[in-house]
Amino acid sequence: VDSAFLEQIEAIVGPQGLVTDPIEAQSYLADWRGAYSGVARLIVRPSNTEQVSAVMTLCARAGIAVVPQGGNTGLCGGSIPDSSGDQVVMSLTRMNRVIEVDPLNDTITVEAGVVLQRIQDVALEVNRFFPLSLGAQGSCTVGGNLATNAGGTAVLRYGNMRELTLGIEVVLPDGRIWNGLRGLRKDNTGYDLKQLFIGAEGTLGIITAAVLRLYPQPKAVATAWVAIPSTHAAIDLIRLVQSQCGDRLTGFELMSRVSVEFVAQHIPGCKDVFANAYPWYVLMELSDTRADTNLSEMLEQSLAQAFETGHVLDAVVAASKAQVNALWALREGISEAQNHEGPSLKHDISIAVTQIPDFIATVGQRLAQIVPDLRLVTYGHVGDGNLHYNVSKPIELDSDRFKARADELTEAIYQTTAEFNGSISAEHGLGVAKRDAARRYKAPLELELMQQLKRAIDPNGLMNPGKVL
Ligand code: FAD
Ligand code: S2G
Ligand code: ZN
Repeated sequence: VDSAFLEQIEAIVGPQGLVTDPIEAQSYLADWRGAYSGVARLIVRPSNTEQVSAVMTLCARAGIAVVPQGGNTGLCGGSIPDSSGDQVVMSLTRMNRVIEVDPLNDTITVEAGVVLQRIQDVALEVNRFFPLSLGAQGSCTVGGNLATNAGGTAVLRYGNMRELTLGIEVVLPDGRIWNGLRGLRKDNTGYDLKQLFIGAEGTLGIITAAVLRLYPQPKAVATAWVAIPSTHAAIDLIRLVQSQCGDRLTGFELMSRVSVEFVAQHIPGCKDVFANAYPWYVLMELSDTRADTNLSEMLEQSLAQAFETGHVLDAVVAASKAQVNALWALREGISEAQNHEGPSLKHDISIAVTQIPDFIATVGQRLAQIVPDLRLVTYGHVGDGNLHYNVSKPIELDSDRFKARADELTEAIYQTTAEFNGSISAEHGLGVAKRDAARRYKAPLELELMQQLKRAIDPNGLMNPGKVL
């Protein structure tokens, strides 16, 4: 790093705004799975928007690219620098102030480095609810949630991060600060600019703060773990529960047998709920803002009806908060558990909800032609038509042989997704992992429009180059 540049950066962020210790630097230079790693010219941790702006202005003048980073829990390598050593990693994690909580206007204004779990907790303190919920909530940040338009397990009731956001503040590639921190529910004064940066994965600007929506706090919750005979039964079941319980249905997660087996084997404290093994499981949850709603009874009635029609083989309704947490731990443990079973291929596809059974059947057959006995860790957010079709290597096949077929397997999954008019990335974004696949599967006109937007906002290509496009 040329010392003049370093001195100028240090003059802006101070010594505590630089990560120079090589051991500490490691956690900024590789993703949590170790699937991506890179080299940074510098790792800088600004403590406020003005510092972000000053650093970005300096980098823009010097023609130095910047990789924004939040909790580094992303799954597509979007927050990791390349191997050139030219790029500056800008971690927003020091910017973790809750700026304002307004329970009457139902908004919370936070800096980009605030961890998701903390927002959920702050909302509960004022008897409100922030619904975004995903396995990485203990370390992912609002900035990353916005940049990836994060989804998670409550989307079927509350939507993605896009729907939960009213305003954002962004530092543009030339260092200018756009303050769009408005808490207005309606504002039709031209293009909805915040939507350009939400989901842009740091390729158009650095999100430094946001105004998020708060919701009434659910006072009653009922959670069930259900064994079902097939994926068709899952679709009939979600339709039954939604018709009977309406938008009280706030979670409906499908899991294959293998997914549950892995968690029971590798995640301490997690064990199979039923004595028998079943092919598919659903974790479903009802919530209501009235404490006196008897949701368990409502859930049991729907399940009893589904039992009668053969859509449910076994079911348990949690009888305590501890049991609710244990059931969610089973679901949220799948990601971690799969890491203990050798190499795996992650996919995050979406199709029409009703097409989930046919998709799973079709792609399963195609993959078996390529590599037999794959272990299919298939799970996901049924209400969003979103499957994590994560494939683990067959027990007998050695890792290198499996890895040698990886591209073929992934291509078969994406090809099938395209045939089902689906998306090759439902919630995790493109990063570097799916950038090239997106070029193959998105319409040329869409790619051209995105390139035009990129050139308009980041003409020198300094924002997170090589990601998304
Ligand atoms: P990072 O990983 O640090 O960055 C992600 C992307 O956002 C990068 O491109 C980065 O450049 C950009 N970025 C980060 N901060 C900013 C900023 N302030 N301004 C501009 N760009 C920025 N995701 C889901 O959607 N749904 C899930 O159910 C889900 N489950 C998960 C479960 C586990 C166990 C794990 C490990 C991850 C899961 N994820 C899920 C993926 C990940 O948690 C989300 O993508 C999350 O939103 C990333 O937030 P982060 O702060 O870690 O961002
Ligand atoms: C989830 C996590 C990522 C993965 O758990 O809902 O988004 O595929 C996924 O391991
Ligand atoms: Zn997910």
